[in-house]
Amino acid sequence: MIHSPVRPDGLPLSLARLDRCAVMGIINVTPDSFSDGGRWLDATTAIEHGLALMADGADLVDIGGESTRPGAQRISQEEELRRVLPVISALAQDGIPVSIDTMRADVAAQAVEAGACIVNDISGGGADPEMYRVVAGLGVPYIAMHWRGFSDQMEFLTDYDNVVTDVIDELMSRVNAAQAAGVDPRRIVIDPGLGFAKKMHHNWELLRAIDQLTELGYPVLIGAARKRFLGAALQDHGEPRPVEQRDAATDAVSALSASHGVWCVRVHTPRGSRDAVEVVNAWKGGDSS
Ligand code: PMM
Repeated sequence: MIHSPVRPDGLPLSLARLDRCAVMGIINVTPDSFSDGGRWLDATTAIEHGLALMADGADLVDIGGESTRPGAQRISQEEELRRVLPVISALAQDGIPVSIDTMRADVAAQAVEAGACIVNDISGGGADPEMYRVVAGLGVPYIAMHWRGFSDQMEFLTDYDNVVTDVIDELMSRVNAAQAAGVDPRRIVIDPGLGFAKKMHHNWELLRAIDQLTELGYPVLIGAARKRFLGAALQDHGEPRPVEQRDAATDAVSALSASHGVWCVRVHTPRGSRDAVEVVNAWKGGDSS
């Protein structure tokens, strides 16, 4: 019996016909992202990295020009566009499905014009009042992440009565606002925003409650890759595991996410997560078996 994850409408064919959890490879075209900051800042290197991610098992790539690490300051819209547009155009021209990781409606619009086919908004529409209206007009799938404030504020925004019900309530009010502004509900993906305005234990509580998220009926995206809560769970001699040694833990989250019906996992090194989701699919009786 196959349990294909719920997918958003409006995906390109290669993603629409996947019967398993999709693997999204990350390209941060930034000098300061927590895990890969500075490595892909130059457009040529970022494009090569996108091709390498696809060769390494990614189904799509997510391109972001603004760091979201805790404490990060915002950059100008011009700088964000300068970083992402050439990378999007080159990869989209190669037929690679690209999502744009941005909180700005204008950047989303220009990215889609350059070839992006998904808008990934970590603010879930909270950062730019124009985002829903613009996304409605673009007609592409929209990933709405749970978010409470910009990176320089989020560590002060971690009070929850019950993190699971609060995150679900806050996400659903975003989804409702997006729909009210004309976004097609079948194109909305929800994401609990692991590591964003969350204390370490909040991330585990959300993952433990993943079925409550998938039961809402919207496709779900999980972005756990290399995040601090994984490092903390893998203490070696009292020290958190360094960022670049968190990929096996990331792949374990990918396997568990896929087995719970998550539509997409967002990761830095796709091969392990791709293998993990293929195994889950074979286990469940999908194509690979
Ligand atoms: N995390 C980061 C950036 N963008 N987008 C979504 N939808 N979900 C996430 O969890 C998410 C995101 C930060 O991680 P990075 O610096 O490793 O890209």
